[in-house]
Amino acid sequence: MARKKIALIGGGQIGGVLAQLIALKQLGDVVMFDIIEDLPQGKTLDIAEASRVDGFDVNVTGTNNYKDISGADLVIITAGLPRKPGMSRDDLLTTNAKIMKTVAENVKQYAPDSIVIIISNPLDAMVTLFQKVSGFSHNRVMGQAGMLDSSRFATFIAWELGVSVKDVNAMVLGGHGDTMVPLIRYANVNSIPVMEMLERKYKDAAKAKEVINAMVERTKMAGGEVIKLLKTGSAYYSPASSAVTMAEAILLDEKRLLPVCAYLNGEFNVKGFYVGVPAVLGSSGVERIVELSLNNEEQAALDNSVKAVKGLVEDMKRLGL
Ligand code: A3D
Repeated sequence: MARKKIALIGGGQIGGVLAQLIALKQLGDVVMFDIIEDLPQGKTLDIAEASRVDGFDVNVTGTNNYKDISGADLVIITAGLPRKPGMSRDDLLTTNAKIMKTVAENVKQYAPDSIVIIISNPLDAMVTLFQKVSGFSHNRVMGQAGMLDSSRFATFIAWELGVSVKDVNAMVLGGHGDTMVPLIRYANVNSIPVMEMLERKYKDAAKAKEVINAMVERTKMAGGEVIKLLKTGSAYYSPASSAVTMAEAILLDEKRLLPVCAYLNGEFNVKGFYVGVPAVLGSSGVERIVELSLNNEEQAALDNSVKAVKGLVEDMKRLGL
């Protein structure tokens, strides 16, 4: 079986970690594209030169020419500016939308059969724009955000309860912004509801609620917390790991049920928009959306998040994109 080809558009902080993780997992040959001369060549040379010590056989190369992504099976896009302290993801809209338009045109031309995972912010709007410009079927275009937001939520729960994060299941729905919706009611530790564990720990329902609410807030602001510490850019290890898990599910046809930014056609009462929801990922990309029952409060929070996504899509239209 021929090796898969994975194109990375953007060779910055996330792009570099993506290339290394993909090589370590030997998911396929990597071609990293960036507009900065020599940057993708330098990064990939550095990674390739670790192949002997890490023991991987895949090729990792860099380019400034879109032609080199020809025939890619999977494309992961991080091209665009990251946030700096004090910025919201939405502040990136104008600049990154222009970049995404060019990227989509080139991916359409050189990798017309690829499945595409987008990481550039503001995430939901960038996924929408890529699909519109490329004309790719909706199942082949998705965004990484829910994986990371959910992993952050699970990490905070594990720390609070003193259990292995491997046993924590927690999911965040909605747009990748301050309105995202961490689902408290469904969060569990190996089937035991997180709220029950918190109530037993604190022997006080009000205190348990206060603690979970604090974790929800920290999850929503987790991106900003990292930016404040890094000062020069945003998180890059965890977004890369999250996207590689999605890539693996697609390339290995794993049928994993993961929170991803996917196109909704009536599911969750949303029609015609990309929003974070649980979906099954396999060799055709987003193979199906998995609905779950939401109570009034959860549905209202999701509706509010969808409203924010719609606002960004409207802003793009005003920009003529
Ligand atoms: P950074 O290290 O700046 O890398 C971005 C790269 O894009 C740079 O190397 C640029 O040269 C390159 N680039 C700029 N314009 C183009 C273009 N037209 N074509 C190709 N490449 C181009 O940023 P980063 O890697 O830290 O972050 C990348 C993006 O991911 C940003 O938009 C972040 O906001 C976003 N991000 C998303 C998440 C999610 O979970 C969704 C998390 C963290 C960051």
